[in-house]
Amino acid sequence: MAHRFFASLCCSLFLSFTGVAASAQSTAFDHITQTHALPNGVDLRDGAARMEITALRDNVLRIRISQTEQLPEDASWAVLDSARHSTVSVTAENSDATVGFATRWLRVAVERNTGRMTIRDRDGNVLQQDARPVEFHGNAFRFYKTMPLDEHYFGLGDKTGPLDRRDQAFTLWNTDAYGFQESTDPIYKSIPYFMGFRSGRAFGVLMDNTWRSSFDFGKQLRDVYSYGAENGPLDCYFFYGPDPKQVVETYAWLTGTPPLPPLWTLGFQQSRYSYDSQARVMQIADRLRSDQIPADAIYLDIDYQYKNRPFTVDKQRFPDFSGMVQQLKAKHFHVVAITDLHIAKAPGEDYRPYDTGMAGDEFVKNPDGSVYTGVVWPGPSVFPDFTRQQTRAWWGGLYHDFYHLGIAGFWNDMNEPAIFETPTKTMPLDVVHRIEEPGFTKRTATHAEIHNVYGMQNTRGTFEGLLRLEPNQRPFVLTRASYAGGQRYAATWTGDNSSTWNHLRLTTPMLENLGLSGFAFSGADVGGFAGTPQKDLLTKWLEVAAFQPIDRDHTEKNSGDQEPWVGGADAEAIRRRYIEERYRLMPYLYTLAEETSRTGLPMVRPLFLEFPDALPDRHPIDVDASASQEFLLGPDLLIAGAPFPDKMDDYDVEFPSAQWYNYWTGEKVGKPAALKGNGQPQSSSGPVLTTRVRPDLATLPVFVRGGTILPLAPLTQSTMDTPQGPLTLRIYTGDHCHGSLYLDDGTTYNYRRGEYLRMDSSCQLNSTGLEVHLGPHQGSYPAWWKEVRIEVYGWSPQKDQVAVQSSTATLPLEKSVNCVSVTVPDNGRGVDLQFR
Ligand code: MIG
Repeated sequence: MAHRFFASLCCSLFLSFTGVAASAQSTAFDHITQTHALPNGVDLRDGAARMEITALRDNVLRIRISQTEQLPEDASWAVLDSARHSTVSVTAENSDATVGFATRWLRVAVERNTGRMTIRDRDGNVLQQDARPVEFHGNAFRFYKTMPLDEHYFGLGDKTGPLDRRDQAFTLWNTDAYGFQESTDPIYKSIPYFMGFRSGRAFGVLMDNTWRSSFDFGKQLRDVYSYGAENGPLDCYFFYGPDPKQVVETYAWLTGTPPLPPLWTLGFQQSRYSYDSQARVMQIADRLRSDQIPADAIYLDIDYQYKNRPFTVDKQRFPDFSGMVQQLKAKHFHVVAITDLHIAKAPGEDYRPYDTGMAGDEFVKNPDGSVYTGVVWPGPSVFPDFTRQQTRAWWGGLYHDFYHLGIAGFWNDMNEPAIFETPTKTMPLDVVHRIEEPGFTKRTATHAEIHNVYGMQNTRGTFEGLLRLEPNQRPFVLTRASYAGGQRYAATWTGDNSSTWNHLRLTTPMLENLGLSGFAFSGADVGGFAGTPQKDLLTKWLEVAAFQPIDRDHTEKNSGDQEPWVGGADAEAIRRRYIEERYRLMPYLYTLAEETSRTGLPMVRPLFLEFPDALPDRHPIDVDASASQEFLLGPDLLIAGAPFPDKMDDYDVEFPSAQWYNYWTGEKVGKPAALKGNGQPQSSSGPVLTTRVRPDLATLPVFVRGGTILPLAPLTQSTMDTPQGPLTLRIYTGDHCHGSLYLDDGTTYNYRRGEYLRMDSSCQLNSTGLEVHLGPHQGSYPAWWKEVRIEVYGWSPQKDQVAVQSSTATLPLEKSVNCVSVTVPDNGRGVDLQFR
């Protein structure tokens, strides 16, 4: 391993990244002195340094490197044991110049003279290539990869800026970022994972390191992207698609899927900092019901607590807290309460979290062994040592009373952790945490190592604690900070955004990148947190958020009111319509949520995830400025807000495939494939279909993919209400026409014992007409409907009757402008229909 003197450009990159003294010694893994083939990979040495590359699956590699013979500890907060211990056998591939191996999908070759690694697919396409060897600078390290001109990068959670990370650099250091803007970095979460996408081929990289780290996609070095950390393990995973969905699913295989959320969390949620009296909370609930704005949840922010102390109630402002929760439940609302992790340092005041925590030695410490104290909302506070299993169990137990009172969900804020009265906004880096954890060597660790994973372990304590308290109840935890894999424990929101048009625009790339990074259940404060939204901004925001996973209206203290009725009846009517549409679409939303819990595929998707080949040159359509506000909700709905939502100019919606329908009217989007919306021929690199849209406050353009069978329910005011009437299946005729529906009780784990309902339907247009197959109900959960209303778009029959297979009965058709419909009984055994 050669000691190196770096050229000044490289050196400055390193210094700006690590902040270490210029005299610190630099080395690189740049010459292979020994090789050792393994059944599942290869073990390489450069003098005393060691690199092990193994295959966990045919499309998943793990790369571990150490400056000594001792590889980093095989332990992880992010990557599941099952994935880390998985292995496939490989075929060694060596030449004079390189050493490496092949799996059925990948080829790895490391140059003997330089230590540079290249990963190719079996067709020889280069997927990732070292621009230079891995470099060390003291304890810091960095990987450098060549950056093809036409490669794009996604992920890193909800970091700000455009969807594509290319030409940007990011620091991973969980930070309370009140008032963040489009260029603010770092913010709340650290998810050291990105997806590369080039010419329709996608791969993923996870750098599993919790220390302060950074990713640079060609910002400092032209044609090179790089990533590294200031300390800690070199432990990376490389995984291949080529389909980007395969990359997302493999990331979920490595780090876990989000659990199936309770159904009510997909309803509309109303919050503010703070509804600070019992009377005010009930007023808000009553107004939602009397104005008939469907809603499922009301949030209690910090002012419900006594002196801001977590797990207490201010009895003056909330004289009958338990009664309030029960009354809300009777009105079909769920309550979510904030429970921050800072515990008031209140000795001798009968404050149980402090007393039991001190008795159990549950708090993090100063280097001298005393308990660390920092000032946050309760004043001087102490902080649970969440990297201890025992401490998480103690923390989880603190939820006992609130959970049994009927509080349905818990909000873990400030868990970066945020600390007041210090310029770093967090704990000193030398605060001592203890790692006492199955799978890890027992040791202490500094805050510098634990910081980025602290919030994730906080939510793990909450989630697992709730599960222990109510094993058959699906917990709901909402978190601000997290780390890779944190989706296993909590949904998330993007923190303290602002009530500006630009922040509405920002939510699209932030939620898309969160979804690609494992966090599928996510939202941004609707209407914006900081400041008071203009009336039209709140309206547009409520329209867009109706199609995002978590739809929560929230604002800061002392801002103007921001509930859906604020601004008058006209505005309220528009906003209500969108929230109502979300409730009609609840069967679709819940079906997507269930898919997410199995596969990790997010609910909100960039277009390229479903359509990697949308464009002739196979670049991701989402990076086109004109498509930058478009996103998919599941595979079938395309939401196409204006690229700049405050502009009144007409704009073109770009479609990633040829057959789409207007969701609101049922009309086919029907421009000839060779023409753009403006009648001009489109370039050979453009999308196959576009349409011109005139912005309108009351309308959010939404489209449905041809070939979709979309399930809708009769409107309810809460997901706790049983829909009355038929299930609607809207059939948008087109290729590969199919649709699914998933249903269960929405709150328990009984679905694991077969108490669910799954119905897969399909349809086919042929020379004789349209055949529709409604699948039988799988599983034992009963349907709420007795009849299914089928609506057909994009095709119209000649006959006025529909034939029902295996019966002589025919049913009458209703015809309207873009739609024909029929209502059929559904006894759960499946129905076949012929439209002629
Ligand atoms: O220091 O609990 O991001 O949603 O309303 C502010 C009060 C603390 C920050 C959260 C915000 C919440 C607020 N919290």
